[in-house]
Amino acid sequence: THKFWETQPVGQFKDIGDTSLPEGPIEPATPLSEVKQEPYNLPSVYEWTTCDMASDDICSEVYNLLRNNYVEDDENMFRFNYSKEFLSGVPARIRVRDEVVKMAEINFLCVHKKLRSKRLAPVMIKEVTRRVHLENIWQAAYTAGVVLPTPITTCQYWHRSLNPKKLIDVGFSRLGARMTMSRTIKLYKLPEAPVTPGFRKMELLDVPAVTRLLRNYLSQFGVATDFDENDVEHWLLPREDVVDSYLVESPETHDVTDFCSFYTLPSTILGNPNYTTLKAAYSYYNVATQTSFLQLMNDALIVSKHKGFDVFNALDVMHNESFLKELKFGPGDGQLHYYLYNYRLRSALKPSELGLVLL
Ligand code: YNC
Ligand code: MG
Repeated sequence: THKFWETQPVGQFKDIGDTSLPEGPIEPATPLSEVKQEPYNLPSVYEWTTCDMASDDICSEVYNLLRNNYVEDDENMFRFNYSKEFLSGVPARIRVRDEVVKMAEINFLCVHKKLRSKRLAPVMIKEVTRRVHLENIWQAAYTAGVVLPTPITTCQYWHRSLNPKKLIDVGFSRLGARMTMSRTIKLYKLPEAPVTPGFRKMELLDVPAVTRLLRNYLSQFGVATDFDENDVEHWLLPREDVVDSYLVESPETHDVTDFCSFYTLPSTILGNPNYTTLKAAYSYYNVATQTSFLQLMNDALIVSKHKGFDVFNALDVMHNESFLKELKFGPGDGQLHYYLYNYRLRSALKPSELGLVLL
């Protein structure tokens, strides 16, 4: 049972399959004057702080909390180490079927390891909800590795080795049956440079063309990000050690025909004498119209290998299934569940019906 989540406006397990319930907001918005004006109570000795992420000292404190206490894999071998650039929030627009809904994307929920299982998380969730409501936002999107009421879809991570020797040395992957290290290295070897003519890094002047390409591609998914040009500039314009974006500019027409992107999310390797950091690239948004999707993503692998990443990860969202196996990705063990707060879907989606990647 979920003593907290049962009290929240989210799809409940008992309602799964009940098609009489309407799709859309579960609770209506209320006048802002009716939103609770004071913060929720915390156990004594604790107090709320609003973190000014423009302050280097505060940003470092948040960064260190997460570096030491945020998400680990099931075997506690790796822990996410998000860089400081990721630690800010902006509202998002997410389209659900034909409705574009303003939402908060909730991320980085973290309780210090020494304070776990004391029901602090529900207080934090209620307080962030109150603060989001005061911004006149009534819906949210979030992902988690745990099952809560009720996923809109459940996705799987796939991993493509770029530096197989290191991945095996640190226990991220294992040598396959009847494989030697040198055969494994050969198996994952990639060409020196991208092969698609006109493949280049995205630049500021590409924002309008990339926005058109993405909007057109994302329109086919049941739930997807609704990107405008400002969003594309914020989320996709290349930023060193944060996000990389490439596109194909047709050598003849100079049209932008294809696009691929990935974000940088290293993990700390826990308790390994030889290595401290696993450099991982995560597939973000990709669109192929003229280039084959396979070749486009192979070029993404080539540039990520060149940038020194050890592994390229991708979820089975959008059309990603069509390249995963062929480009030698292997399925991971963890699942990622997607959720909406205060928005009911009539039925769950397939991962391939989702056009949304949260950092
Ligand atoms: C989780 N990840 O089920 P019930 S993902 C949501 N997301 O409630 P306690 C979670 N709820 O089942 P702990 C959750 N994990 O009794 C647990 N819960 O109803 C629920 N880990 O609270 C859980 N970060 O304080 C249970 O548990 C209740 O001390 C138990 O704290 C949990 O960022 C946590 O994985 C996750 O730091 C903070 O374990 C802690 O264990 C931790 O006794 C490592 O809590 C880091 C980690 C989570 C990453 C993420 C998305 C979070 C979404 C939160 C929901 C947002 C709702 C929308 C708000 C805006 C609305 C508007 C409008
Ligand atoms: Mg707790």
